[in-house]
Order: sequence, then C-alpha cells, then structure tokens
Amino acid sequence: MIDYTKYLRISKFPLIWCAGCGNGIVLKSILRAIDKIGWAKDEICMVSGIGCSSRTPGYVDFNTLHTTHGRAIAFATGVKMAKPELHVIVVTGDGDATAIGGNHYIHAARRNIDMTVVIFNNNIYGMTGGQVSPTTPMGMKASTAPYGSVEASFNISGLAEAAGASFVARGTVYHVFQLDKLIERALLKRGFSVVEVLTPCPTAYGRRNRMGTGVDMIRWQKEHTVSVQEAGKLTPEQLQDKIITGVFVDVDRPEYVETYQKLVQSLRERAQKH
Ligand SMILES: Cc1ncc(C[n+]2csc(CCOP(=O)(O)OP(=O)(O)O)c2C)c(N)n1
Ligand code: SF4
Repeated sequence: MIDYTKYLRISKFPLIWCAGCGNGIVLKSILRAIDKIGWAKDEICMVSGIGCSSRTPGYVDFNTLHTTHGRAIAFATGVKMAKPELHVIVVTGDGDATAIGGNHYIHAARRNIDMTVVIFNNNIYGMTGGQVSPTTPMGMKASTAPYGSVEASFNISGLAEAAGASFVARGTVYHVFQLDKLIERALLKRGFSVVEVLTPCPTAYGRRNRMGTGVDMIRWQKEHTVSVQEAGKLTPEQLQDKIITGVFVDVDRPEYVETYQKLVQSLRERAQKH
C-alpha cells in the first residue's frame, strides 16, 4: 500500500475541494502511478494554471509551478525545453486547458513535446462558480447558461488526437483502477500524452443540473460510459447517451525537444567546421 504522505505537503491541508468533488480521486491516482513507476520526487515538475483542479500542485511535494489561468502548458513547455531531464506533468481543468488555454493545448500536441497533461473534466468552470465551459454538454445549465447551453461541446480527447498527440486516453474517477493504468501509460509515453478524466463537480455543475450528490454523479459515470472495446460492438443508437473511455491513441512520433536538440547539435558541428 502506497504511503501518500510521502508525496504530499501536509502543511497545505486541509484542502479546498468540496465534499463529493472528484479531484482528490484524480490526485491519488496520479500519486499511485508515480509511485508504481518509482520516480523520485525531485525528478518531477508538476505545472498548473488556475482553477479548482489546478490547485493540485499546491498539495504535492514535487517541483511545482502554479501559473496563470490557461497558461499551464506554455509554462510547462518552457520547463521541458530548459530541463529536458524532468518528467513534466500538467494538471488542468477543461476550461483552463481548452478555453483560455486551447491554443497552447493544440500546438503542444502538434509539436509532440514530451509531457503528460491530465485534464480534470468536470464540464464546468468550478472555481469561479459554474460558468459554461467548452465541455458543458448542450442543454446543460451553467451560471452563464441558465436555460441550458446552446453550444456544441468539444471532444477534448478527439482534439488532442487530431492535433497529433502520441498518447490520448479518457478515464473516469469511477473506473479508478483503469485510471491508474491510463495515467501510468501516459507518464511513461515519450511525447505529448493526454489523459482526460471525467470527474464530478457536485457544487457548481451537479447542483445546478439536479444530478444529486458526488456519489450519485460517480454512479452516473458508471452508467453512461462504455470502453472503446465495448463501443465497437454497439450501434450508433446504443451509443447515443454514452461516453467512450479507454486508450484512443498510442503511437510513436518524433518528439519536439529531441528534434530541436538534434538541430542545435548539427548547427554547432557545422559552425565548428567553418
Ligand atoms: C486571465 C484570467 N481569466 C479568468 C480568470 C478567472 N478564472 C479562474 S479559474 C477559472 C475557470 C476554471 O475552470 P476550469 O479550468 O474548468 O477548472 P475547475 O475549477 O473546474 O477545476 C476562471 C475563469 C483568471 N484567473 N484569469
Ligand atoms: S467547485 Fe466543483 S470542482 Fe471546485 S472543489 Fe467544489 S466540487 Fe470540486
């Protein structure tokens, strides 16, 4: 059994997350994956933007950066370029990563820079009280959509896949054993890896949409998700109200820092010859 306290900044507790919030489940899943891999704390840099989920680096005893809203991947890119030996992990919300930070998200995937982005997708802006986010499903309520959102929502895993990420997976806090494995695989993948985690926000999303307690919302995940393997056997009608989980992409592509360093090296050698 893992000793979580080894990885936590106990002085920062109690944490700010509401009762029934799924963020703590994701945090523990990340810690179990790191513990299994066996990385030393100082080999890791965890970066976040702003949001409830983005408070995560405050609670862990790695090298950590709590940056500005939407800019976690941009800061993480700088860290990885300056210190390629670090294992860079970004923890971010659906709003942070795909609204204000959407541009950084797609271009980091396109570059295939070696980092892992764990997106806590609670379908809402939790920290600021429940504004609509790019993943709020159409028809669901938010403080800025009191009659239901009229916008189509993003498939944020699909977006990373289309943009060129090396590893893309979606899990839930209900399927926690699967989540541990998805995060472990993403951390070990060389290149840009994404794990989208569906996690309940009972306070800003569930309450407004009458989804019950955090436990009810986790039960909802159990009933409304199917694995990629199962999905292949279902008709479009059967899939209509289902969210697909599992690994969508696991490919090897040239990694950005390595490609950049090779270029620098070849230019240095050329300069020495002349
Ligand atoms: C430039 C800027 N714009 C807006 C904000 C306000 N703000 C802080 S967190 C946040 C939304 C966070 O939502 P999300 O990323 O989904 O994370 P969650 O809180 O749901 O985990 C916003 C709009 C800010 N801090 N900075
Ligand atoms: S507002 Fe939502 S996301 Fe934020 S801590 Fe509370 S339950 Fe979690």
